[in-house]
Amino acid sequence: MLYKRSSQLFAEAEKVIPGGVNSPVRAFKAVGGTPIFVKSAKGAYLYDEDGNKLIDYINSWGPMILGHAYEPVVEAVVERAKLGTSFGMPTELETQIAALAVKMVPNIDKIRFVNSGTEACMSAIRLARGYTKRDKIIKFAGCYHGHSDSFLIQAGSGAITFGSPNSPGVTAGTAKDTLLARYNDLSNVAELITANPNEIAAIIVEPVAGNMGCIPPKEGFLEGLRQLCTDNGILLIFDEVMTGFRLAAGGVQELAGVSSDIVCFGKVIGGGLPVGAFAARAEIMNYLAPLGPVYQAGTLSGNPLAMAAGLAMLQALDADREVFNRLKDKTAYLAAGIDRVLRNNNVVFTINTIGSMISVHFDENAVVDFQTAAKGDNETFKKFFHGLLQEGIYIAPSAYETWFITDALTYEDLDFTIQAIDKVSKTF
Ligand code: HOZ
Repeated sequence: MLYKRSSQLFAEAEKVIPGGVNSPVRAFKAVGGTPIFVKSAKGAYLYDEDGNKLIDYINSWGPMILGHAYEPVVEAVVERAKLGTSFGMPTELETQIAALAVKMVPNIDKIRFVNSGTEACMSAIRLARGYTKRDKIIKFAGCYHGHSDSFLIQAGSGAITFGSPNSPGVTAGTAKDTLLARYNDLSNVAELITANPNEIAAIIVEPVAGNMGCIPPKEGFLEGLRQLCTDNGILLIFDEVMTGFRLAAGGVQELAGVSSDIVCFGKVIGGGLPVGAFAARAEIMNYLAPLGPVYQAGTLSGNPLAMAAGLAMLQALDADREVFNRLKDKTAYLAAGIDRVLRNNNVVFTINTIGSMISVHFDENAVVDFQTAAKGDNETFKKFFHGLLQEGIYIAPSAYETWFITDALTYEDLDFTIQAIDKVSKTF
C-alpha cells in the first residue's frame, strides 16, 4: 500500500503544527515513517487520503466502540447542530445523559461533564484534595491520566513512548505531591501510605491499565486498594477513561465488583466527541462549586453536540447489553488466532487481554506493570506495525498502547487480521 499523499500532508502539517500532530503519539515517532491522514471512516474501517482502506484497531483510541460514523450518533449530532452549537447555559440534554450514566454506573449519584479525560482526572484529584484536606496522591508507574501536571510523573501512553514520562515544565513543587507505586503491587502501596500518614488524599488508578499496553489487575489488587483506602481515609479514584462503558455498562466497578469513590470517564461517554466526566456519590460531588468550595468550570462543558453524541452512544449500549459479550468474544477469538500464528512462527510474545482490550508484547515474560511492559522488543514491534500497515491493518503506533475492539468488526475482519499477522510474523 502507498501512503504518498499522507506523507505530503504530514510535511505540510509539520510547517504549522509542532511535530505535525495535535497529540504526540500520532506522529509515528516510536515506529518510524509518517502518520496516515484519514479522509473518512465507517464501521470498522478507515479510508485514508491515498485511497487505502484499513481495518481499524484503535478506534479513535477507544470511543468508537460501535464503529465509526455510527448512525444514531451521527443523526443526533446533525439534528442537534441545527438548534445551535453552544450556549454556555444549561440544556435538558445534560440532565438526560447524566441520569442515564448514573443509572448505568454503580455507586455514583452525580456526574459532572467536562471536555476530556485529562480534565476529568485533573478535576477529580482537586476534588479529592479539597474533600479530604490532604495534598498527596498516589499514582502508578505507567498509568496515564491525561497530561495535567500532577500526572506526568512516570506517565504511560505517549509520555513513555517518547521517553518523557516526567515532563519538563512540571514543577518540583507539584511533583513532590505525587507518590509513585508499582502497578499490581499492594505492598508497595501500603509502604507509601505508612510513610505518609494522613497525607494522602487519593489513590488514582486505571483499574485495567491501558497506557502501557493492556494490563489487567491481578486478583485481589483492586480489592486491596479499596481496603487500604477505606482503612486510611483515602479516596479511591478509578480512571475509567478507557474502560468505562467499554468493559461493562458500569465499567470495572461492575466487572470487578469493587467500588471507587470517584470515577473518571472519557472516550466512549462522548460517542466520539470531546467529552470527559467525573462522578461520585452525592456527599463528594456536592463539594464542587457552586454547591461546595472546590472550583471547576468550562465554557464548552456539557456542550449540546457532545452531549447529544454521548447520549445516543450510552442509549445504544444501555439498550443492548449483549454488546459487551459480543466484544469479549471477538477479542478472545482474535487473541486465540494471534497466539496460534505467533507460536507457529516461533515468535517470542505475550498477549494481554480483557473484555475488548488487547495488546501484544514482544517478550516472553508476563507483562504486569511498567517494568515488565518496558522489556518488550521494540524493533520487532516496529516490523509488526509496518507489516500490518502494508496489509491494510491499523494498530496503535506504539507498543505502549492498547488495541480497542469495535462491535463493527466482523469475524471475516478478524480472520483477515490473523492471516496478516501470520504473514508478517514470518518475516521477523
Ligand atoms: N492518549 C491517547 C492514547 N492513550 C492518545 C490520544 C491521541 O493521540 O489521539
